[in-house]
Amino acid sequence: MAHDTYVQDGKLLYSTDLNALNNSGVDGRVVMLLDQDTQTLTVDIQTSGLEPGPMHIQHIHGFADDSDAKSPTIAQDTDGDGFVELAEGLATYGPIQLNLTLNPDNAVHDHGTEGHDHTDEAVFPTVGEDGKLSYREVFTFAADDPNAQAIFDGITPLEAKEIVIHGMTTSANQGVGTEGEVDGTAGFKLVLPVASGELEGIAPAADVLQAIGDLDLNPNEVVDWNAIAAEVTANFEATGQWFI
Ligand SMILES: [Cu+2]
Repeated sequence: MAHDTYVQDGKLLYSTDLNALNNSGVDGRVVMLLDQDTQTLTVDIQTSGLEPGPMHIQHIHGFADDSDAKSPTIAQDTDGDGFVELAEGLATYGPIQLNLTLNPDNAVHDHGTEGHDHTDEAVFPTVGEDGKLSYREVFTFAADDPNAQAIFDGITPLEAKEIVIHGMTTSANQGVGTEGEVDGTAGFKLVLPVASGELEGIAPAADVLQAIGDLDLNPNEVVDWNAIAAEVTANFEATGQWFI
């Protein structure tokens, strides 16, 4: 795959721009570094527009058969209440595969094998009055832990997966008489999707360097400089200009 060209052996970079769901106004970007050798996933999420106060559940969603997870559209609003609720979105983004929590050592065991679920112990982030989330965690999936290994196998390849962030207040006028979390009761709906994005592998050298910067990593430890130099040379030969 093209996206492993500029990052050293076994390391892959992914990103996605988050799109608002359900008119949440949430915006943001997710960058990930996957180290296949150590089975370590570094996750960086920067968002704005989240509702202050209650926690925002966030996940990697996807399908067990690695078919491509997609962001839902209003076409998934099967109960016609104007909202794509958690269960409605499952049709396009698939089930939860990893809880993106503040306690990753716990999350790497979660949803790993049948009947094994630590959801009650998951700690998800909250945001202050500015509505901004700056999230950075590292998940290590130990190969000798069957649950962790099952989750790692589930979330890879990441380009088939989706990031989904949840949590927004709806009013008593919304979803009256319909199923799902938007059902005419006023209050914060913990599982209502507010943003999603489809992960994509990063290939162009400039985008690789940008992502490394977003992750605050030392490029000398991650980047394949020879491959980047080759791209710069190819750019020059194609255009007469030196650029990354
Ligand atoms: Cu989710």
